[in-house]
Amino acid sequence: MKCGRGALVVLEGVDRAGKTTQCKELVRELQRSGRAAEMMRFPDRTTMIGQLISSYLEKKSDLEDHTVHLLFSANRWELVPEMKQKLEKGISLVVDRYAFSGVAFTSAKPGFGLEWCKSPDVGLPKPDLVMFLQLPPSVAAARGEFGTERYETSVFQQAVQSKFDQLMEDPTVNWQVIDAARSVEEVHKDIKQFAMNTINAVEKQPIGDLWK
Ligand code: NYM
Repeated sequence: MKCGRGALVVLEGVDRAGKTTQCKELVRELQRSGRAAEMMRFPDRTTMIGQLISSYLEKKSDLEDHTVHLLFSANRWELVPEMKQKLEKGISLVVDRYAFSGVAFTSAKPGFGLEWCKSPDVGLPKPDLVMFLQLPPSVAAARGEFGTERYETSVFQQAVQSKFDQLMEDPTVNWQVIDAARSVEEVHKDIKQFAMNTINAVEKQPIGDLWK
């Protein structure tokens, strides 16, 4: 019998929640247990679009707010053929940020509604599981200073968190909130469990369309 498809698993959360560490740990663990798994991250700064985004984030260039929002979305769309190919081959993808970051960060800017922000990402491969790494601002602050990239201020991050809260009210997305204030090992244990269950559950299901 042909083996089933891989799962699309996304980690979201505010900065310093530990997303990147946990994505790497999860991929390592899945591979150790004999499952095909790869990590991806958005923005993917290696493509031409990704380089425009990277230069914007590093404050080396300025871009109009709608324009940069559409570039973040285009950066996801340009990787869709590769993502689908991998999922169909049975490779699970563990993704560090996705369209939810896109919507939360832009809609935290004045004058941007949630619906407008969501529209360019409608129809992307729908994640089978989105784990939101929840971290109280006080714990985030104790993890050290913010970096120097755009958006890395506590006022902006709080606005982003409240946009994530709104997105998490959507029952069409399989959200799981993970308490990220614990040790790396404890957080990993939960993430691994949710991911394994999802990988087993979606094997024979078609890939969905996000927000459709
Ligand atoms: N970001 C990320 C957006 O504003 N829109 C998006 O669609 C995505 C995927 O870019 N502050 C923001 C969130 C982060 C920054 O940081 C990327 P990192 O450290 O590469 O995850």
